Amino acid sequence: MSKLYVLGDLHFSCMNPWNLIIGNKFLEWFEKLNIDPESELIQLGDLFEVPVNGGLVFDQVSKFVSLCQSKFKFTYFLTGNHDKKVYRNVEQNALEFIKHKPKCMVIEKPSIIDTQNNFKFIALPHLTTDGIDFNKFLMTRLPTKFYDTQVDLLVAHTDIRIPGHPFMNDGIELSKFKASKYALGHIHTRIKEEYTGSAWPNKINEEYSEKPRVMKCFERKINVSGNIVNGADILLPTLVKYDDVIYPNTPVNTDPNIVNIYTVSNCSNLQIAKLHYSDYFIKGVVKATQINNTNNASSSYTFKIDKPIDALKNYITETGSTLSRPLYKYLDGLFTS
Ligand SMILES: [Mn+2]
Repeated sequence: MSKLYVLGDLHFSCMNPWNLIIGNKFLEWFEKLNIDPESELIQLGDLFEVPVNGGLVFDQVSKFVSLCQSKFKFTYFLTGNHDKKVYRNVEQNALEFIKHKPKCMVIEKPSIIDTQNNFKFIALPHLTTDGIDFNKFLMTRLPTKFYDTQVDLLVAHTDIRIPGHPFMNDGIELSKFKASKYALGHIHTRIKEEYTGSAWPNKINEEYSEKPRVMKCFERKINVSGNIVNGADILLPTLVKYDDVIYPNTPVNTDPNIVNIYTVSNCSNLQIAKLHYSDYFIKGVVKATQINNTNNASSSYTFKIDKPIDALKNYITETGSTLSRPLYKYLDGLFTS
């Protein structure tokens, strides 16, 4: 029985001092995975975080590709939005070097692919679309075969539309396509079954995932015609934990097996915090431990907001307001950078 695995966003990077360590931990886990070598793999995109990378990041991605070649019969790499960037006026795909590798295919355009193990899948990688929103393009401008062909699986590096959702109201409708199963990247927390989730939470607000992050597995039973079925998904390891520490206390609950990243409260100076916690990873500081507000007029209701993004989420929930995904991401970036 042949299996088709799908792995989400990886974001190998050296933007923060902890990224390379997390990258190595992921590679150690991936190397030890016990996979039937007849299996195939689809990686959903965003192998890289940024288009220009240090040698150690490139080395990690090279190792990942080598491991894919040795562990799987064939690997399909979708291009993610983080992989494809305009740098000094030239659009480049950071996955370019994989195109020349045996047992590998880089997918840059919407494609319908028959795999060696006879799975048929639609791939919707990230694409630069001039003058039209990318999701609108996927919904209206693809050749009709993309909407008419019955496939086993649809994989995509984009949002799916969740009506009324604060920042996913403008994604693609899965009902537009004829697929038995779906596996989606780009969104790092697994807010719906169809997503895989990223390999690890790249930011503190990605730590909580509604469903566990997985490497999805699909299979077709021998002598059974018809739809593919869900195989045994592989749970992704917990590589990182974001935590708080109150200055000048020593962090507790450190786990030697995972990368602990701290926000220091009760300290307004990042340099002081980094000096005091030189043996730890510090992502930022906040002046006070919490903001308490008691609304005496209506009740003794007390709310606690640790992070500005929580206040925004609270506002969205309470008012039912909708924000476009780019605006939400922009505000999130302002709050968390
Ligand atoms: Mn991503």
